[in-house]
Amino acid sequence: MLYNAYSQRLSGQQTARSRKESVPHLNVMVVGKAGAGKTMFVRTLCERLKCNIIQGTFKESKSMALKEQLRATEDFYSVSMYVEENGERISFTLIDTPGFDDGLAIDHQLNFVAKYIDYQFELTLIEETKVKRDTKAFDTHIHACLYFMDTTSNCLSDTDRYALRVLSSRVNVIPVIGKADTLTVTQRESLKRGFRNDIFDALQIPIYGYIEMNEDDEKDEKSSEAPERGSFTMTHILHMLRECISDNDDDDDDDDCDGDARTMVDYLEQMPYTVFSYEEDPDTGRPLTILRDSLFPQQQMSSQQQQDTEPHELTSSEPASDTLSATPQQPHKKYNNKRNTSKNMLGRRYPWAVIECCNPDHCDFEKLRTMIVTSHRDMLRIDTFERFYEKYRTEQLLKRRVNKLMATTTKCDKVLV
Ligand SMILES: Nc1nc2c(ncn2[C@@H]2O[C@H](COP(=O)(O)OP(=O)(O)O)[C@@H](O)[C@H]2O)c(=O)[nH]1
Ligand SMILES: [Mg+2]
Repeated sequence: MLYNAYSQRLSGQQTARSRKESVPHLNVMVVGKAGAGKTMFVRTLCERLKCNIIQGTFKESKSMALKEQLRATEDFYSVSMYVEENGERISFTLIDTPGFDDGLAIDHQLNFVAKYIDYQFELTLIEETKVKRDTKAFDTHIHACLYFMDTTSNCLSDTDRYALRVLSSRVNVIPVIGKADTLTVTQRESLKRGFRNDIFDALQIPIYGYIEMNEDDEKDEKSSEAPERGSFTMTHILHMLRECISDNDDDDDDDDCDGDARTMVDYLEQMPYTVFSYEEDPDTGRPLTILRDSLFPQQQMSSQQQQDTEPHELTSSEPASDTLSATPQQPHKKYNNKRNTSKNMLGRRYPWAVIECCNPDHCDFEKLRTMIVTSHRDMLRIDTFERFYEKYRTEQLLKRRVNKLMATTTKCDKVLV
């Protein structure tokens, strides 16, 4: 139940029993320009997670969403599943959105995304104001928005500037560079540097991890240190976080705060994340079969993340809305049995090399997955509730009060006339 889960976490009263029983919900949306690789990312992430999916919990809001031939996404759709990671279960939902087209008014396209996000807050607000709340209500807030950047130039495009501003006022935005296989190492570094500069320094867009600096801090920072990765603001934020970690080194009570600061440093050092998706078999549309044995010897040495993902089917049976209230079951035996024998991996084959989606030497896909599903999960959820939902709630309640006042005034005026 949404309110209990948050109030217990926030008030620190979570009991061993409630911790065991409540399955956290994590809802992540992908947004960005058409053709940036969003839908293939959703498919790749689902493939990567499938060995951890609890049997019978995989659901799609649109049938065959992941299996149909890849084409431009026209409507929002979601895929949901219960996933077990490090012995913990979460209800994980991914929402894919139509990409922005240059020809169409960005306002109009963004409006749909913004409305979708706001509607999830509205559901909570309605529930909160009921005399008798639904004990089974679950958390549908969008906890993170993976924003696929336009990589056609080294700085933010006008569309990305505008979209990032609109989105970061209502959701935790995490920038991503898709199709990273098409970029050289130097190009990736240069894009990362350019985006960081624009987001943190030039435009000061409050994406996830941004902390507003006051003018004095800014002056101190600019005079004292050479910028790390090209951004003064980011250098300053990293500096503050690291100071906070070293200040707390001797203090056991601050372990939680320390952990959060460390995870935030890891995130900022990586952001924007570079990812690429698996290559589809042109005949089946399934991931291309790439056997680990087929890698070049030096690549076999560097392959760190063993994939237990021999292509098998993700099956859905019921509508997505049922997923979130379904009782988690035991992990699928089929997946467990295959774990040690399969040698397949998700990747792309080029004449000169095979690249692996989950190899941290090749891109940041695994870092991004771990970040969302494990290390930043709770921070993203709490932040969404404390910051974005509270903001929405305050604005809506004020708006309603003003409307009520205006209605009363009009009524009084009529009586007096
Ligand atoms: N080289 C490469 N091509 C990709 C990648 N991801 C997607 N594509 C291709 O880019 C095109 C658009 O991909 P899609 O996922 O539909 O983009 P979306 O519009 O952002 O959802 C398709 O032809 C994909 O096959 C990737 O990681 N690398
Ligand atoms: Mg798409």
